[in-house]
Amino acid sequence: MTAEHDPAPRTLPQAPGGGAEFPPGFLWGVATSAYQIEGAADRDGRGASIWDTFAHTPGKVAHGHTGDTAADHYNRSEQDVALMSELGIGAYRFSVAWPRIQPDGRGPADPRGLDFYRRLVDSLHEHGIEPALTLYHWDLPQALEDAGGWRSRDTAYRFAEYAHLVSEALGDRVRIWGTLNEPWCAAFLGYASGIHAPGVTDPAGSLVAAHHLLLGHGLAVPAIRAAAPAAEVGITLNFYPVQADSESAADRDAAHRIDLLQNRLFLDPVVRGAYPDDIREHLDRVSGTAYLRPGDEKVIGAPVDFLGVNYYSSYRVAGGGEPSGPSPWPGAEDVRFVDRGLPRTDIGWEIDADGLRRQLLRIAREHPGLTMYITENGAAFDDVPDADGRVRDDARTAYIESHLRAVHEAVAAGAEVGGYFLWSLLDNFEWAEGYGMRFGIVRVDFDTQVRTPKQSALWYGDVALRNRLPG
Ligand code: IFM
Repeated sequence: MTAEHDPAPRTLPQAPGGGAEFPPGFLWGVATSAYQIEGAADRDGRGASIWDTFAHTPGKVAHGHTGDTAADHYNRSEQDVALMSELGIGAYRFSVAWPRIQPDGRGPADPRGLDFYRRLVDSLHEHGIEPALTLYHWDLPQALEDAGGWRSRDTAYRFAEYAHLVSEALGDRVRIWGTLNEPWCAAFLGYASGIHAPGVTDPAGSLVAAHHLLLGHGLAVPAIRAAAPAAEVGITLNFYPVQADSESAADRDAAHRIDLLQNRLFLDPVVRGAYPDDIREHLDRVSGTAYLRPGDEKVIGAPVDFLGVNYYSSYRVAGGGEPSGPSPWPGAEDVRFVDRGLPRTDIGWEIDADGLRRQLLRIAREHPGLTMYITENGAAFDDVPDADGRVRDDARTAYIESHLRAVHEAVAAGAEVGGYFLWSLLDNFEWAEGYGMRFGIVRVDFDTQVRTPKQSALWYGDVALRNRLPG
């Protein structure tokens, strides 16, 4: 293990009027994912994904919402790209729907699926917007789940095959490639608490799924590089700084286990090429380690060019709670999450902008030289248009501004951050919450599909164009 050092601070250009200027070339982006916006669930040969099945199962998603139509982006991608361009957005992180490429998760690529993403990418380039492609944002082909899903080792190999097909087709026009989005959610919300697709409650199996997701990532990295040698390849993880409620042994142990499961289980093997001893012990205790094969960790540790950091909030935790119902924390079901009394967004997440600074600096300290992109950060607020039709989402703007200031401080303190992708461009299907939680900087009227840029979109576009925050 390398020694940890604080990163060296850097001097950033001075902005006129005292604003916070970002380094030249900083990417100012927005992010979305396929199932959350595309709709067109049965168009052009698309197969069913676990989210189609889950959302159509009564009681799984609020209000019975599904992604069948979503924001109809499949039919409106030209218009959505033009809107990004008008706003001043410089980069767009989107995901490819695996079941559009391989409807059953195996076999040759469907050219109609590839064509959709090729057109999207070409249109982004025509507007001077940098594409950043994510291969897996949770929409596993249902046929693969029927064969065992992420609890089956074979799914990792199917993922690498899919990664190769997409990178062969788009590697000549996409530079930034992400393998997985938030494998914590795919593994633990999908297979432990079951609040996400495929809705399984199997704590030990969720750790097996986590390992296979990581293995799929590690197999996909060289598959992408083989087809697209100029690609920058990385993975996106969702980070939450974790603080113990007190110095008691029980609280510190709770913080250690939540940090292990949320942050280190995924980052450490990717960046170090091995599970540290304490992680191995946790896996062994909760799931056994029969599924860890010799050589797996080396595969998972295939060198990456960047780390995608998704950040929404942080945790304070205490030990000694009573496990109640299915939990997304395998082996930490007893941990209590302490209310700090911080303001919350409408989805109930505490707002802690400084947590983003702390998280970036921790990664910079523990993994020196690792380039990061903030691949998601944003807020759900149920803003509605005023009488004049404008959406004055001041709370969202304040959230974004405070987090961007935290990024700026981290960059000045030496964290290597290449860009920021705001979640999200459009109001969209917020998974188990359906359309009730609005994360977009562009309002979508889901009856008419009319898009209305909110005040936050105008503010953010201006920041992007100037490469700086106001003074
Ligand atoms: O909408 C999600 C996204 O799909 C993954 N990261 C968190 C967002 C907000 O919940």
